[in-house]
Amino acid sequence: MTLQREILELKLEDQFSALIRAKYDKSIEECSDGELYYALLQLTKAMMDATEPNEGPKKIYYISAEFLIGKLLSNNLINLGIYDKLADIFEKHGKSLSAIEEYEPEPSLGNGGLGRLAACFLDSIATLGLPGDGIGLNYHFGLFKQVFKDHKQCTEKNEWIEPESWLKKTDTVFEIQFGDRKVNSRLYDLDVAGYKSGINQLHLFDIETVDESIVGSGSIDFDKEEIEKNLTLFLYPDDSDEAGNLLRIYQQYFMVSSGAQFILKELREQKNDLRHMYDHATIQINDTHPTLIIPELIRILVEEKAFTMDEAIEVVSKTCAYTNHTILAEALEKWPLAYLEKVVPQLVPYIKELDRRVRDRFDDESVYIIDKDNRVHMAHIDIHYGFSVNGVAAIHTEILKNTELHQFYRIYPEKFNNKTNGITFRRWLISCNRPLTDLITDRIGMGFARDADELKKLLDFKNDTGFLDALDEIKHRNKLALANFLKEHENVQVDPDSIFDIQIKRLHEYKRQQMNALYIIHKYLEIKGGKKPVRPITFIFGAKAAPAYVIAQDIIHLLLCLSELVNNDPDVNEHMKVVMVENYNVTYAEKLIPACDISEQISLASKEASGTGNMKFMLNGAVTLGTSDGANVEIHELVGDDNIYIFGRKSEEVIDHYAKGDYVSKDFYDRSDVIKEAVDFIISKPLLAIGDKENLTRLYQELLEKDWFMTLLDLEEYIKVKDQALADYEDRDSWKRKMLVNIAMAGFFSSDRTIAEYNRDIWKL
Ligand code: 26Q
Repeated sequence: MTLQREILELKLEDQFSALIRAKYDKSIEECSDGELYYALLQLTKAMMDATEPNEGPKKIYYISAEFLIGKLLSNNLINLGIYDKLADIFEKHGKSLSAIEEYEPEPSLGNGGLGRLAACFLDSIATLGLPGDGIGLNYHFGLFKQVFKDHKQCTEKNEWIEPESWLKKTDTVFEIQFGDRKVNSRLYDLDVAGYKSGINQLHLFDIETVDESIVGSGSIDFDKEEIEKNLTLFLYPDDSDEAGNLLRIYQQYFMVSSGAQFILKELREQKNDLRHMYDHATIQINDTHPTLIIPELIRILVEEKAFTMDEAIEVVSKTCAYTNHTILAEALEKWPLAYLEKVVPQLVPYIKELDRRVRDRFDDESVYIIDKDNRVHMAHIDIHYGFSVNGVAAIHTEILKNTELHQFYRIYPEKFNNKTNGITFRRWLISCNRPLTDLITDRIGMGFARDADELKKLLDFKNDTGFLDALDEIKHRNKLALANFLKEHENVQVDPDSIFDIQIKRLHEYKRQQMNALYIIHKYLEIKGGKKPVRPITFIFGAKAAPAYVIAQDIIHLLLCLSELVNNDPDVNEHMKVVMVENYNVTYAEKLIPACDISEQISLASKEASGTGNMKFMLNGAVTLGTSDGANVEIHELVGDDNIYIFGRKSEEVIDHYAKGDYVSKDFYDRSDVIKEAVDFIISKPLLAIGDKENLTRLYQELLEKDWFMTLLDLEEYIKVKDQALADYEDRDSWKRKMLVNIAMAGFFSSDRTIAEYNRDIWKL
């Protein structure tokens, strides 16, 4: 240790010791891990408070219904550059920093990819030293907590906010108007530390009259009409009835009106001319949930700042940019005009005016904002009245341009651009996989933490058996750690020498967890028939399903029943195990991803906009088994045919099937014994003995009669290619090289690269 480092460490140690002396009147040794966590929280917040903010003439506001930020302690310490020092200090005193980290509750402010992307972006914006804040809502229970009972998903409220937390209550309060009802919105801030860089903010708004007590313990039921009390309780409240839909609109307007007032306030405080707002601010609209910020800003400029309608529309259109994250029709928001009239009547004349102007310019009804059924197409507002439209992976943007949004692309070709997603390596390598980070740092230094392309230097070690063995040894260590964790938390014993095959993502039919389940059935039947795999396989799933999404619940039920059947069958359980982890979240992902051998990315081609889990797995040395969809296509281009397993029909063919309506799943079932056997097993005696007939039969019929996401179309090839991957794993040297190439080529997927592109092409900060 250098003298300088010793002095630094002493100072930090003294500082921390003084803090806990004052807080608890104890020494480090005497404190519990929980006490040490709250002391670290206080120290870290103070340090961030003292760190310089990122500033500049123009700022990006990233507005999003979700920010899936995960636990913050470890990342903040890494970004402040004191993680290692603190870990050493705690070790000296017989404590473990990673045990202390366990005390932090995970914020429940997001659901899936779009929310996690927003969190990675905040990290990269701050790291690149760009002025840029997030704007969202402070959901008290956020997304539900998932528990399994009788092989089914149950939902409970997820209480994550503690009296001492990262949230900082501010004095900023805005009035929000719902027709003639007025409520107050209070701002809470969270510091976002860049990696060895300045600080930005995540601004979370909360209704002042929120009342957690309207939700019973262990439930997620509440009165949907008590807006004053419920508005910021849940993310994506059940929208299967009108009250649920109205609540979503209340939430959206509350978020955008708070955001708009906040942005205008900052612009005025900096004495910027609102007529040139776009020189000082870009608002990036994360999917359509925050779209109402466009009419809201126009309304405020016209009604309160004496803009003409023309002026307001021009200024706002030059300020707002839209990111599309999905091409699934059912996820594109269309609100009945009557709902908007009920919740935000003051916006309706503006929305009608925006629509009128579109109708003046174009004959094509498909680009109107208000359709013939009086539904307001949110994405259409964004595209007409924003200056940029981007997709999130190359293939996704091409599909938007050529198919989904083609009529808009013809009008505004200059607005369309691609920004392939990325992930922050600070969380998804440095924080979650210390052993791998240490190995990489040992060989190529720490430069990759800021310049991810430096990972390519690892290619020099492609024939270095010492390095390859070390890589493999780390994977094994991570698998052992996960096995221990699963034993403790899921009460299942898995073999760390087995192949870990992992599919973790929201549950959705297009992501095709059901196809993976059919493979598992196929393998189970093979083993029952005497065909044993060379090495045991551990199939791991993690997924939450929207409570009202019936088939998704059925798929979870099937997975849980399979897990019960397989893990308890003595003929089989030495050769395979099936684990569905409970309440999959960011913290769980951080344990699963470093331990993965095969990364399942098997969506129906054309349906997964990008995926970001695929990138996290690659960075941690897993090999992708996937379709030519989303960012898998770019992973394939980077690593080459030898380092990925690609299967399935291509997007053109799939889109063509939809256009012609000529896919008939029953034909595939009838033509293949393998498919028939696997599908029939869903309603076989052994499964019905464990599961619920109604759920299993519904899923079976769905696959035979509809199969909207074409599971059976790709099943045979999936089985073949997956078997090939499992066989190739036995050529250990060649597999280690695949791991290495995946890690080395992952640099492209750093969100620093993505954000640099957003800034270069859209924000121009
Ligand atoms: C829409 C209408 C009504 C109610 C809810 C919604 C809704 C809610 C959440 C629609 C979409 C979402 C979330 C979408 C999402 O997470 N998309 C993912 O975004 C990632 C980041 O770009 C991509 O990598 C994934 O491919 C995409 O699925």
